Amino acid sequence: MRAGPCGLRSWGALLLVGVIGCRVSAGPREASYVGRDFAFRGPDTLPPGPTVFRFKNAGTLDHELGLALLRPGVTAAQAFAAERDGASVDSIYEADGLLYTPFGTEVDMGLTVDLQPGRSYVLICTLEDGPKQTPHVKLGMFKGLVVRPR
Ligand SMILES: [Cu+2]
Repeated sequence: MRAGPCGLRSWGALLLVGVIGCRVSAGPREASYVGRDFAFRGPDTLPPGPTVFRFKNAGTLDHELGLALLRPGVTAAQAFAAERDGASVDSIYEADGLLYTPFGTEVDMGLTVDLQPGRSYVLICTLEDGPKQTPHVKLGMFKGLVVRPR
């Protein structure tokens, strides 16, 4: 399995929350996403500021919601192409965080991110269902997210 920035497992996600910019403040907004086999459903755009990401797995397989901040000038399509082709993503992602959930469950904790105005993120699931199986991202489990300017 290729070790991409979102290819970490659940315990590692807790360590990465601070990388994105975990900020505890009064009343962060919430953004809810649903994972299925093999897609994310949820908002395409969000306002900037502290946001708690929630993730529910409505599929029949385990899924993760990896959230990666794209470097300026990188598009979601470019990031997806790199993931699909197994290319290095070091020059694509600036930071990331992760929520993992077994099938049929909802993560009972959120991923708090201070969404940067005018920046783009991607939601991604890099899980594989076994050795030599296709990562979910290559099956389409990838979604762009644009943060509106202030
Ligand atoms: Cu998945």
